[in-house]
Amino acid sequence: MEKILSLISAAPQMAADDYVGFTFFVGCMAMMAASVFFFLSMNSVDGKWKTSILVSGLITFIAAVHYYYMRDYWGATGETPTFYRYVDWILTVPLMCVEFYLILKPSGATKGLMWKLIGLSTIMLVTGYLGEAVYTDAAALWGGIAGAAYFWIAYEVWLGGASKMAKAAGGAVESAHKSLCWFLLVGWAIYPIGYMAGTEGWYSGIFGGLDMDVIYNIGDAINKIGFGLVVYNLAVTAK
Ligand SMILES: *C/C=C(C)/C=C/C=C(C)/C=C/C1=C(C)CCCC1(C)C
Repeated sequence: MEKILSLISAAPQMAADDYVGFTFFVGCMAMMAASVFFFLSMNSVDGKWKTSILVSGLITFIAAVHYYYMRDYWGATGETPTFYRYVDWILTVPLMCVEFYLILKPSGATKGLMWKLIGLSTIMLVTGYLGEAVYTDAAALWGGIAGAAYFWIAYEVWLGGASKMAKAAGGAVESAHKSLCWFLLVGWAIYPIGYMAGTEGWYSGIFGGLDMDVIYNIGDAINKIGFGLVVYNLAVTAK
């Protein structure tokens, strides 16, 4: 008992106006809760959707673990946990690409589509990391390359092969695909705003007053949990 109490009292104090710390904390809890929800739902959906739900849970679970570390890192150093952030993304963003493939798989999606999206998202994140953490003097340039990869992904899912397959599938699959497309276009657009808030470039006068970590944390909660719920909704409506 004493041991438990000492663990609790060892939790560092968080200032009431520490919005970064607060969003790391709430983000961690939300990702954990979402993971439990997705994992427990796996057994109540039709067999062909089980893997999609599993991947939804893996995305939020991986994020929950990284948020636990990021919250800690922020509390101990007061600095942005860039490294953990990008390790999280390099694992979870490709899994979100896998979701596009998995929901279209029963209607004939190929692995080629999946690998194209994974490749593009890897380019987007590696170049984003270089601009944010390595070649910070050229952040605008690296961010621009990442942005181009992002638009290419958006093109692929909205207008490329994936959209044709979704149209052919029709019904619940098509509307789930559309929802994921909107998350990608609007929800993912939150990230370049965070990047511009946290790096120096021509845009600093516009976004400089915002906090990068708060923006990224809001983006993660919307996109990771939202993506999972779209897939969950598909799995319970399309038998
Ligand atoms: C769960 C995490 C997700 C969905 C992360 C997505 C991250 C992005 C879409 C990041 C995009 C970026 C740009 C488009 C340009 C600037 C650099 C990035 C990497 C922040």
